Amino acid sequence: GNPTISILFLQQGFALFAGFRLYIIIAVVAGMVTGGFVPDIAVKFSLLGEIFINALMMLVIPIVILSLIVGITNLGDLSSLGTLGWRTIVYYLTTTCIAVLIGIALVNIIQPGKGLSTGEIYPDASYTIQENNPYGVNEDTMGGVFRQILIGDKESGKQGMLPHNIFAAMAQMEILPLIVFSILIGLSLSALGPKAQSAVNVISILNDAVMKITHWVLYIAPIGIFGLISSRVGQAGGFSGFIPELYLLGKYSFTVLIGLAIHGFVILPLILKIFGKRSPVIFGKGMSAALLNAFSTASSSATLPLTMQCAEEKNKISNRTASFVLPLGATINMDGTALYEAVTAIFIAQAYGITMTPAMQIIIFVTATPAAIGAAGIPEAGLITMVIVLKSVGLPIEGIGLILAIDWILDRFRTAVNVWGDSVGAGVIERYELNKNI
Ligand code: DAS
Repeated sequence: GNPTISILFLQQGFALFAGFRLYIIIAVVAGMVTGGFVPDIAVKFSLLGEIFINALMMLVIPIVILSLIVGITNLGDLSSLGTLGWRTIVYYLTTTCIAVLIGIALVNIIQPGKGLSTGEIYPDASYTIQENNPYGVNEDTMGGVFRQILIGDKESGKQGMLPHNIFAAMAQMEILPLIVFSILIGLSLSALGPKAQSAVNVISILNDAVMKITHWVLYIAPIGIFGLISSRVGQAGGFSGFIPELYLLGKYSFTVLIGLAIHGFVILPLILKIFGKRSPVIFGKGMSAALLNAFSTASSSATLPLTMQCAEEKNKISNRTASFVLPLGATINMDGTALYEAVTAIFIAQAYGITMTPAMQIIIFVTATPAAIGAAGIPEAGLITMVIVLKSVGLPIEGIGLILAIDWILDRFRTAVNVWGDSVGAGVIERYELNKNI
């Protein structure tokens, strides 16, 4: 009613949000400083980080299911879902391919692996990541990856897009099968018509409730993020523990980071501006809490609740676009990971003194995308799917040992680019959803 009061409210809302961003930035910096200088103390803060990660993770499954059902029931008919679907896939594939091309171009220009003696960087380059990987190493070929994505893997119990056990999919945080299942529920509720209205209402209210919890979790984000960063940097032995490694692999890290920067600061903003008709700066600010969280958690999946919230509440993306584009993106659209896969494979070839023919480079271009699609939205998943790319051109798998020590740092940057790619996708697709005739 009273305009002065509403303006006051608005201002307070802005102050609170600017405050969040500021607190999260402070938390990231404070975490680095603490972990860097007093690693022994910093590792003790890991509980704070784990509490925060769990708070986010517990929301992922309910958010994906509830918001997708709400989004689909608002969507109406099957044909508009089809349009939304193919637009999303076209956007995802195009941007991922651009990212891979940037990576391949840079690694050929900079040649970070040239003249490196592998023994010198990593005397006992042993490939140990397998034991740490809860998802199991996928040493399969490309065909195997698609098969896995489609129907899962009986042996490991991993569920595919068409799961044979929906609860197993939930328990293992497999988002893709849940997306398919929720779309079907949404469509069937729509098909049932007025009879289903009360169920739709309940689901919509539950969805609002989960969004409310996400908002509450945001309040502990600065503390959680401080815990995550400080304990991880501390675990690496502080600055003196990992800076020498980073220095040895400086040219390689530089290649990955410069590629991510070109994609994140030039390509994606241009796409958002041209196709989404939105200001990248304003949009980026709106997404900043999610992007910082991606950097801090190194997980697109754990960030999903915040990505959804920033997109819907700050950037005013409709629920139907956000609920479809973002969970799918968190699972399959990983621009940063794809770029990194290409750079790393060619870097390994250079370090081992293997000449890459144009044909091999093309195979890398083709396999980096499924390797990124196949990577789960969890920390260092891209390192695991590296195996697919290396195997496709017969490069030594042990090469992964070269980058093992610093991957956790690069992972954070590529995860932020992954989430940024999904968010820009939501911005672009939203415009086409709003203007049906373009
Ligand atoms: N960290 C992963 C993510 O969540 C992917 C990767 O390891 O590249 O996006």
